Amino acid sequence: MTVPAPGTDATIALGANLGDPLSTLRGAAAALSRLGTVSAWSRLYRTAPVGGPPGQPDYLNAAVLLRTTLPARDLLRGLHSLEAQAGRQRRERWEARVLDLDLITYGTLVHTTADLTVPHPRAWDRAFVLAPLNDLNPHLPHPRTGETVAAALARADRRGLQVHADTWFPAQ
Ligand code: A4P
Ligand code: MG
Repeated sequence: MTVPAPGTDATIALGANLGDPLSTLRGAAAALSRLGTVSAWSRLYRTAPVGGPPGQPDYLNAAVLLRTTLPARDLLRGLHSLEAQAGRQRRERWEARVLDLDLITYGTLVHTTADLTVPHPRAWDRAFVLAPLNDLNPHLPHPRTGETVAAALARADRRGLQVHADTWFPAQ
């Protein structure tokens, strides 16, 4: 019998479209082990930018499953410090960025305040989040609505989304 590690399963979405996105995402995936135990990695996707200023480069997007003993608020703070270490600067919403780390789900927690909203409010509408999540667990239900990731992905607009690499972490 295997005893599950203590803590909560969180899903983290990774995105980057400035600098060297692949090496930034690899560095972030390695650094996430400071915040818990990463147990699964999605495939890597190349995606057309959704929203934001025109003329942005395509994104690389992925997701990981993280088992953590950190409370959700501390986990998000940890994600923000990894973004800052990667050189992220915040000026404009949905602008191009060297690294975006979003907390998509934290167990079955439903929490809505300005500084922390889980599940991430737009996750179940966006193919660039849902396709990587679907690699991790297609049966994962939205903690409030119960809609699975697979069902949400089936109704999402998947134009501009393609698999860029089946494996990307750890670096070869
Ligand atoms: N915040 C609250 N809850 C959360 C949470 N669960 N995860 C707060 C992450 N952040 C959370 O985030 C804005 C504020 O949300 C922060 O103060 C944080 O404390 P941000 O990362 O500074 O800004 P953002 O990422 O520009 O905003 P937002 O609203 O998170 O944007 P989205 O919805 O994540 O969209 N197109 C493609 N193809 N691929 C992408 O990855 N990403 C975005 C960003 C837009 N278009 C994209 C992509
Ligand atoms: Mg974000």
